[in-house]
Amino acid sequence: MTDPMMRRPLSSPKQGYAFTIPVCLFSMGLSCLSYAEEMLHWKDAWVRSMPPGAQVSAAYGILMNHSGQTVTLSTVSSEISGNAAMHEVIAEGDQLRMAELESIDIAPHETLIFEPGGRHIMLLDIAAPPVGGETVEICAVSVAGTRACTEAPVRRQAPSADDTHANHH
Ligand SMILES: [Cu+2]
Repeated sequence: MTDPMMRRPLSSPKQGYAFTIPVCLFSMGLSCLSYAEEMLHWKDAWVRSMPPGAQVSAAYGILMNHSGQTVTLSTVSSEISGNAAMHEVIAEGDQLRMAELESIDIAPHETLIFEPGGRHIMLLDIAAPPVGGETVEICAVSVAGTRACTEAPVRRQAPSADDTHANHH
């Protein structure tokens, strides 16, 4: 008998992947796909432009889970950042502070929204401040190793914020 406590943690991505492949080769069916495939797509991603000398920026956008299983995001990255992290904004009294999120679950067929004032992707240790008109690649990676990248345009503020501002004039 195998003592379940003696097995390696099921959360090990490599272990899970090694297990998946033989199952797929054996069954050669759609059940294999639904078991193994995560489908993540970016929508409306953008990166905030920053003035010269800035060492941080942030990325926003909508990440859609098109698969029938929960996807657990564990890593974010960008070509311009030596250290990217998922943050949320927490109100403490009348103060706002940011806290790092180790992972975020996206339920089947649900979306995860990164937006100013809410959850966002913090881009730390940036090599050069992003300038409006450029695009910056940002990537999100799940615990299972699924990687979703997009070329995000650099803007001063959220597209909707631009609209709202325009309406005031
Ligand atoms: Cu932050």
